[in-house]
Amino acid sequence: MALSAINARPYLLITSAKVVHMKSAIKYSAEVSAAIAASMPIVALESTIISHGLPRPSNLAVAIECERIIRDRGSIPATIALLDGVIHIGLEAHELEAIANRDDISKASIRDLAIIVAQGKSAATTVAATAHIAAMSGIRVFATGGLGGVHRGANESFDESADLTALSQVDMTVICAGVKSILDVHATLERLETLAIGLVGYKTNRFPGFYLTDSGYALEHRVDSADEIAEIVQARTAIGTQFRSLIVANPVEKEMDKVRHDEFLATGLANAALNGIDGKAVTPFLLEHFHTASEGESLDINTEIIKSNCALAADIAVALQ
Ligand code: PSU
Ligand code: MN
Repeated sequence: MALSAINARPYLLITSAKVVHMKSAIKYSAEVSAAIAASMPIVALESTIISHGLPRPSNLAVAIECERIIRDRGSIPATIALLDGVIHIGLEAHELEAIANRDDISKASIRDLAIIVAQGKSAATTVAATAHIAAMSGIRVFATGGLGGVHRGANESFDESADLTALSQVDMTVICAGVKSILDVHATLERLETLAIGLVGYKTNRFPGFYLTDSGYALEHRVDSADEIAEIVQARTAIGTQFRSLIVANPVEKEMDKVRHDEFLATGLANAALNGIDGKAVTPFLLEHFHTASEGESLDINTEIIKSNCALAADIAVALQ
């Protein structure tokens, strides 16, 4: 894709037959611009995990560490977020800090993007929104912690993350530790199949359960190296199935104690119901509950997950080059 064309093109707002040129809606960081020009491997990173998934001040430290891990392995990190109405692909240090610490950062899915841009507001991007923006920029590898999915009770609440439909519409390889046990894992796996989203386990035959290495469900496909994943990505292009994402499920090395995990999950779900938490507030609420109830253990595991996914994503991006 002609990236410079996207960058240079101001977006047009047509009001009563008048064409008003607004400021460019997309800005690349200096590092990402240079990487695109030099055809270097790039890894996209989401920002919701920074603003709404991890507590301050570890959120900023983890975000910085993730970018460093990716650079150390020969790839360039592109953390994606919206700041004051501009979509940022790659954040400068002060912008990363703003996403971590400012109080006016909302959580944006794909449907929110145009609204936030037009209104000049700021937001962190979910997996759905990040994948959309990254794909639009020609970035094809994306590291995150856990995907959104089908929530428990979705047969009545209809609460299914837009992450699933978004990933059924873009050419993206997403590295994650499965989906969190706060979701209906079985229903999520069924939806991934329906939406024709590819799924492989990295060095495992079991679908990981985020804090746990095994969610209780088997995986049909297993891969054991970044090169193997790159071959799958390329095979998709050759046979025309690349416009739906490939998920690489990478289990955490040291999992949480299963009994403690189930206890935190039960109290978290009960608290959410008690407090009438719903919609997009559910995921941040349950994550926060895990962090508080486990006295930081879930935060440490969460951090390990993201770092490990960043490392694998960087290796895949390099293998694809
Ligand atoms: N999983 C995590 N941490 C997170 C999220 C998921 O381990 O912070 C975020 C991701 O940005 C994901 C979003 O895209 O939650 C899903 O939110 P929802 O269920 O409202 O679609
Ligand atoms: Mn939801």
